[in-house]
Amino acid sequence: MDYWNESVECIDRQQLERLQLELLQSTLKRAYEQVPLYRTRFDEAGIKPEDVKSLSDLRHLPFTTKQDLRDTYPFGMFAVPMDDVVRIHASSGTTGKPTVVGYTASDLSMWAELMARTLCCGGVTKRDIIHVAYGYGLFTGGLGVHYGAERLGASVVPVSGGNTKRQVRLLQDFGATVLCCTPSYALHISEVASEMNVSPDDLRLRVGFFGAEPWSESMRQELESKFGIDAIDIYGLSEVLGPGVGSECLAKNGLHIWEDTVIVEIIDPETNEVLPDGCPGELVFTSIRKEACPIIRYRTRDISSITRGRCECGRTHARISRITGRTDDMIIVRGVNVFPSQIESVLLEVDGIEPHYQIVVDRKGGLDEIELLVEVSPSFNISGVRELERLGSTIRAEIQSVLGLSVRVRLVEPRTIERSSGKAQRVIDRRKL
Ligand code: DLL
Repeated sequence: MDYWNESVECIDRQQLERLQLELLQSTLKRAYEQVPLYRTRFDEAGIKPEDVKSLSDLRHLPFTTKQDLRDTYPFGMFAVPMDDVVRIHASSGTTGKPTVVGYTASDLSMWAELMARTLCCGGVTKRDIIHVAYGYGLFTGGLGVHYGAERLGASVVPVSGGNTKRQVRLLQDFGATVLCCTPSYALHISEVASEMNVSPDDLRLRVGFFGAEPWSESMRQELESKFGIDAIDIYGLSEVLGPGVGSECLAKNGLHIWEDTVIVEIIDPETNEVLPDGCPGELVFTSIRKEACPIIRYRTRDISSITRGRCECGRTHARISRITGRTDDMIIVRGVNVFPSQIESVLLEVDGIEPHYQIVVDRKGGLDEIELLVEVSPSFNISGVRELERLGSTIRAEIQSVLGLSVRVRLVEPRTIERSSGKAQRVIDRRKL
């Protein structure tokens, strides 16, 4: 059976909003009664759960941040006794304590359903073979996708990340039709495949579900042509669930957010005011069905915008635009705001280089500088000094004209920028060190 929950996914919006309000009210009550942090925050704001009488009242509730999860480390945000928690995940982050999330059996079941819906969005059925190269472990990627694939009834290959040659062999030998991993790792898999003389025609892949890090539209085109697949953008975060919070369908026109399980808002990260649909700002999520770790107005730092019209696929849930970056990812250099994904888009338009890059920001003599490390294509003649100079100045000029920013470009040999089987590290900001 294909996994397509039409009565929920195409629900009339008024009906959806009635459902959301009901679920929100019971979530708030439970959070207030069971989680001291929420009780304190609500009391400080002079709000009781029963004051929320409509969905628009949500905007009066206090936000929750990553720091709140760190401050209550490890289990302070849990709203159920440990006896009812059947799974724990954690996300490390670069600083401070990890953020920990728990799941009840019913949370896991809901998560599997949402991931099954997500896979179904890309046309995947039980007849598919799904190669999961997201990391298995505390990271939610591997297990999150895994359980959704099983719920769908597909055949799952739980490879996890790493050992890329083996990934290529397994893709070929098992005939996987679906690839799930970060977009940067997918690119690396294709690079290793070509070194092994394995062409897209030797593989049976037809769709990829890529997420866990920002990527650009040009990267989509690159991956689609390298593998001969549809590349679908999937979004999620452990604090809200993991993968399965939102996904594109084959229309590739925004990511459907499963609104029967979360309420999504966009706020202005400076003023904290809710922004109207269509305006870019910071994504904020409230879970309305989670038992173990209800999360209220979680500030993601991810930048996107919302649209609520019906998608051509028939789904009525809100869609968010591709994440363009994070508010804490934005590099401000000499007053210019730059997101790594903008640089990525520019690089993908230039011939002779690969989309493997790193942005190194430094401060010299009080002035901020960006050095852009870019790998040349294996076919490029790296010993040709004049060609190299020409390539470097093309990139510099493109970045200057698109972003209004002057950068230093350092072209490096193929395979010199470190590959990761998880999230790629695009920015090295030496100013903070
Ligand atoms: O990355 C969950 C996930 C796994 C999503 C597999 C998709 C696929 P965290 O490790 O908690 O969870 O990191 C969440 O990753 O706030 C975004 O900044 C970023 N992110 C996730 N998906 C996307 C995406 C998982 N499609 C953080 N585009 C989020 C851009 C993404 N950024």
